[in-house]
Amino acid sequence: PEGSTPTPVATVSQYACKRRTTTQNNNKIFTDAFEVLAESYEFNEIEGRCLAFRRAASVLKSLPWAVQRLEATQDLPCLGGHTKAVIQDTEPSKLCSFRRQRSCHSLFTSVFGVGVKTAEKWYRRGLRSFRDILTNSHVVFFPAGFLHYGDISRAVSEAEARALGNIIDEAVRAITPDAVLALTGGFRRGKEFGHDVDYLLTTPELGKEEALLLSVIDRLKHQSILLYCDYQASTLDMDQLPCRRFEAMDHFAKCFLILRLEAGQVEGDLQRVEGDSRSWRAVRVDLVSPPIDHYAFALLGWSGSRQFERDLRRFARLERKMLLDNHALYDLTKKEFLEAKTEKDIFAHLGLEYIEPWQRNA
Ligand code: TTP
Ligand code: MN
Ligand code: MN
Ligand code: MN
Repeated sequence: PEGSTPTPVATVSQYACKRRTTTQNNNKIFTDAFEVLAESYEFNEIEGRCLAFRRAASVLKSLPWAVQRLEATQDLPCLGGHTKAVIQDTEPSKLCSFRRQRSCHSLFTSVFGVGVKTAEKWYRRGLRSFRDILTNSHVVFFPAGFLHYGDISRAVSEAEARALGNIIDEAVRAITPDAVLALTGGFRRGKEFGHDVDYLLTTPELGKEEALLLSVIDRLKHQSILLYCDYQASTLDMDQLPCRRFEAMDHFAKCFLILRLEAGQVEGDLQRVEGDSRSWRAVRVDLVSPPIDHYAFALLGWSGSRQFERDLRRFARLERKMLLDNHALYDLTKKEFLEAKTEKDIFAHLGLEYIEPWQRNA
């Protein structure tokens, strides 16, 4: 009779690309702890553990409910003994020492241009603060991030992102009216705050995208709002197969910018610390210019989250024998590239249900 069969509990996939993860995190207490540990393992180059904690955090982020007791995690994937020990809080002292070490590491990596490697090098040299670094004679290269450190270490709000969008859109339209400009990164996923604002920029006509990017940079310079520009020319070569590793940078022309944003351009006010009465702030902006025939792959790759991207690639490789990166999708069985005009095409090639950008906060 009806009602006698228990409602099947939806199983949670081990792949972030088969889960829908909004910005609402019901398990922040645990995911924060897992991320502290993941970062610490990353610094100490214990890759397996690092990934395990990132995956566990990502699974908990996707749950529409809050984990109250350990038993509730029984049927969840990616939660091994180590993660369960943290949930049970049997390792508070370990977490504490990791937190101390991390506060130094993340202080350093919070400087734009400083990655895990540099931060770890400084830490091993016994450097613990910015003053240590700036006064240490062995440090000869000072990343540009020190320039506007106070500003760019402060979160960017949605209103600020929108204001920047208007500025960039205006610059783009003035040069190429039919250009394609798209918001990517965290703000496309519906985050309220970000560490930067990311855009994809291209032209309907193949091969004009790099010149457009250069013209936009030039225009921003003449408007005196370009505070810093790290430009990287395209190194795209489609003879290469897609990269097996995700962490590798892609080959599109791109620039990592610091722009000057005026308070008057922002609806409401700038994100500022108390007592700061300046009329502007510095903001980090990334502009990426893929050729139009790579647009869908670039959009998917730059929309994140990082864990979502990692799992898309892992799923493609392990479950479909396909290689996915920011440029292309390659079928190892058919030995051919699979074309895509939209993100939906890529999900379809992979045999995955489409996941909206705001459901990719894995
Ligand atoms: P980020 O801007 O670093 O991250 P985010 O926008 O998700 O979050 P935040 O608010 O901190 O800015 O990168 C956006 C996405 O682009 C991310 O999923 C990783 C991807 N990416 C690349 O594919 N290649 C790159 O070289 C970089 C820097 C990022
Ligand atoms: Mn971003
Ligand atoms: Mn970015
Ligand atoms: Mn590649």
